[in-house]
Amino acid sequence: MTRRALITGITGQDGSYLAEHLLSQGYQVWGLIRGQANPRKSRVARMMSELSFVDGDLMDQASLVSAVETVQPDEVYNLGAISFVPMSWQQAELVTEINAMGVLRTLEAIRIVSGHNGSRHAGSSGQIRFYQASSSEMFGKAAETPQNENTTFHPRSPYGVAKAYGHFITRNYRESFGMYAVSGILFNHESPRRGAEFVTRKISLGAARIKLGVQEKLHLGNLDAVRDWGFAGDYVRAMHLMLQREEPGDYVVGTGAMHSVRDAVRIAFDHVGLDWQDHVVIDPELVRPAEVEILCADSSRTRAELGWEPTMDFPELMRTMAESDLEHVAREQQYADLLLAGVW
Ligand code: NAP
Ligand code: F7E
Repeated sequence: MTRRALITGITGQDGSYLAEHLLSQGYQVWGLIRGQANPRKSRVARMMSELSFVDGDLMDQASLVSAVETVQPDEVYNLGAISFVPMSWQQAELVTEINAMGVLRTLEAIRIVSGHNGSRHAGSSGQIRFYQASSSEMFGKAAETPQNENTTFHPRSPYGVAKAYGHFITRNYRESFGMYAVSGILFNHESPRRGAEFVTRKISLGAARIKLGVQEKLHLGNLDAVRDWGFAGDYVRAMHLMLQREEPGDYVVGTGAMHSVRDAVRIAFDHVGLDWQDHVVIDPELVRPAEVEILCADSSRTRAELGWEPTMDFPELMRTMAESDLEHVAREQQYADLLLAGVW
């Protein structure tokens, strides 16, 4: 039987990579789409013609029940969230509604459609399996380095606090109702599809724009922050592997290598043949009210139990993103030239 997956956050970075991965594994895949004319839907639809869509919003319980009812999924991946940490200080309530309460609503939708523990129908042994996109931001002011599945949480932003709620409610529904519900505690993962507001993409895009003469300076905040950055395409494989285990459990996913924002800048600017010190401006406005200084994953359990390994290291990732952005910016310039010439 063809397995069916429902993905919230389909229009985001991870949603697109996960959908591609599941389609390649023979799944039928539905993406949850919010809004009456979501402009990002057509972009993801163009990438994958086999993808189906269902309407819904993590703010709206009935829409999630209806989505689960329609899709009758074997697996639900909850990737939908406001994922940009600084926004969580500006709109803490909204972020909490989506990133925390949205998890509860999705778990409840599964229970409402499928019964107490997510079994699809009486007598069926198959359960709907649920994946929650937890985050290394829950470790925040980390109690130890590297961080593993047992490291205490000390979130430093409303985003991290909301993710901690999502994490614990997922575990709670597993322990209370016997649901097959797991959290992947994923460290930062990037790609050419990363939103331009996140630091790696801001840097790769900035380096490409400066190289091609469409931008002069790149404004950044704290260059000393250290992260464990990996490639998003590798991390979605871990999400899928987590739902294939016989016993549900939570896993940390990261590369185990630490780099600073300054390293990211240096690699991207070197790649495009520029000296970053001539172009980067430190902007105090971009420094966060409470910073997460250092994060690094101890993924030994994930590697041992899931057989998961990352395929791309950080320097290669930054160079790949910078190269992709050189092409992206050059294409943008071509369109602009055609528009100016009155061809369009
Ligand atoms: P992303 O690119 O920002 O995508 C977020 C997705 O959430 C978008 O598809 C967005 O859809 C959707 N969304 C926002 N509000 C929603 C709502 N009210 N109802 C339904 N969908 C909604 O994020 P990502 O990088 O792919 O990350 C995926 C998940 O992993 C997120 O939960 C994030 O917090 C978590 N995470 C990410 C990382 C990372 O480094 N990337 C690390 C750890 C955890 P619209 O198009 O409608 O806005
Ligand atoms: O910041 C520093 C900033 O916004 C990384 C999300 O996917 O990963 C991501 O959260 C670091 C921070 O990602 C700028 O202060 C310096 O220390 O790329 P970021 P994030 O906040 O780590 C986690 C795991 C998630 O779960 C989140 O959803 O870079 N930094 N200067 C800057 N950051 C940004 N964005 N812009 C700057 O100009």
